[in-house]
Amino acid sequence: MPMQEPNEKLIAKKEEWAKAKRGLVEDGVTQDHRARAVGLPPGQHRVNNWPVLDLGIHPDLPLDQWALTVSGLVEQPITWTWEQFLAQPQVELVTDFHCVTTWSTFDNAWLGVAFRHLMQLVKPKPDAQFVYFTSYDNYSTSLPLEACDDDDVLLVQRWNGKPLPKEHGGPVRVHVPKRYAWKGAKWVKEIIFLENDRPGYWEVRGYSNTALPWDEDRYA
Ligand SMILES: Nc1nc2c(c(=O)[nH]1)N[C@H]1C(S)=C(S)[C@@H](COP(=O)(O)O)O[C@H]1N2
Ligand SMILES: [Mo]
Repeated sequence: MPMQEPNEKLIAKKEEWAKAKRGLVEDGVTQDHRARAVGLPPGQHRVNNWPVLDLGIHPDLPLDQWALTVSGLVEQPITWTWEQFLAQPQVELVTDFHCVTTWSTFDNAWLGVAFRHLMQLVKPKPDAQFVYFTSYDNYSTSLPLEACDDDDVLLVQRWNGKPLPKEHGGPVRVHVPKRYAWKGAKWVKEIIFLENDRPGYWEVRGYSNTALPWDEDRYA
């Protein structure tokens, strides 16, 4: 019988996956962090382009006029100018992006400010249970605070090494990898911590409020 050779290629691949799933590395930069299953959630198909989906308004936001306000049930409300936003620690993350209309894009490399960093600064009060996002195109969406209080939730400003394109929500959008993409506000303008849920644009138009791709939880 021939000697069995270890499958070096497979082992290397598995090591790579294990490393990818480890998440936080020493210097605090998140690399390819995946807290949930990798692959295609039920009912999704993979696309290689990145479709644009929104209300049809792409607001013009010169960087010197852009601002992000964080308010509501927090100890320290803040408003960031573009310079102040860039002065925050910028975290790298590679995740998939699942749209409720069934397309997914894989391995997007994001750069932005971690939601948890924001939480450390503003200090949500104990009765804050929900987060409501508004956008410069008048879109809105909401999430339970516990869905935002996760190490893969980012305020994204760069995608695959370039500034986040305007049609995808630049200068800054929210990305919540464990939810369908409509929970991530493009052109984010305000983040408001609330005691009670305040349904946003699609939440009042029949989309599932929980929006969990792995549960195929699309419509309410
Ligand atoms: N401000 C804003 N954010 C938004 C939307 C929108 O219309 N306006 N659409 C949502 C929906 S329904 C989806 S599927 C994703 C699409 O993001 P993309 O256009 O970058 O693919 O953005 C979400 N965030
Ligand atoms: Mo969507």
